[in-house]
Amino acid sequence: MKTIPAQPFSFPFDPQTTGLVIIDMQRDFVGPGGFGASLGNDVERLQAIIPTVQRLLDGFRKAGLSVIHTRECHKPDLSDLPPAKRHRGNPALRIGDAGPMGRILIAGEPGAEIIPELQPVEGEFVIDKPGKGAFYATDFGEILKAENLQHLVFAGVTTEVCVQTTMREANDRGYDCLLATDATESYFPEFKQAAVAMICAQGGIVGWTTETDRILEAISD
Ligand code: C5J
Repeated sequence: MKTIPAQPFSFPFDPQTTGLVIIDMQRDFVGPGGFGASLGNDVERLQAIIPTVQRLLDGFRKAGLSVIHTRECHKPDLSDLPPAKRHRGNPALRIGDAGPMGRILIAGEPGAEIIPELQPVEGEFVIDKPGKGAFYATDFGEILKAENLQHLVFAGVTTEVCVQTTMREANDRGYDCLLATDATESYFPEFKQAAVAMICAQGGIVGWTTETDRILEAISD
């Protein structure tokens, strides 16, 4: 076992069972005119982490470790979109409506694609998920088992919604979860800060948190 300096204490991991999970780095969340923007958010906050997520991804690729990307999106016929989700709030455009990057949060549309800087390569997994958590209505859990993964490093957006939900789901299923704090972002700085704090509070009740450089040092060692 190796360790990564982290909060609330060092993260023990075996590189052979360690994978990177990049949550929802899609144009719909980080680009203008997408889902995030339709809800009134400042998407530029999220664009700032792209180089850091890229460095983390490159490190995992160089180390030959598993990489899983997720995309929050729905089927074109909206059959996996609960009315409660579509009708929630008062967005400028609802999920399924036509926007500048195609239909909002719909699989196959330009907005649902992972941003060009973080495009998956052959051998990496891409999970399309209709919920905030990656386990719900997907084969994410089966892929983790098939890849023999136990230690999961998390990056992506948004910290307190899809990242935290997936970390909590993974934690409940017995996975050891580490969040790269500078490779995740929220539209709300105070929510990111609170999510990071609550993940590693109480002796790591959801998991561990650390910076990307600490992770890269450990996996390249
Ligand atoms: C949101 C996500 N925020 N990927 N989705 O609705 O966090």
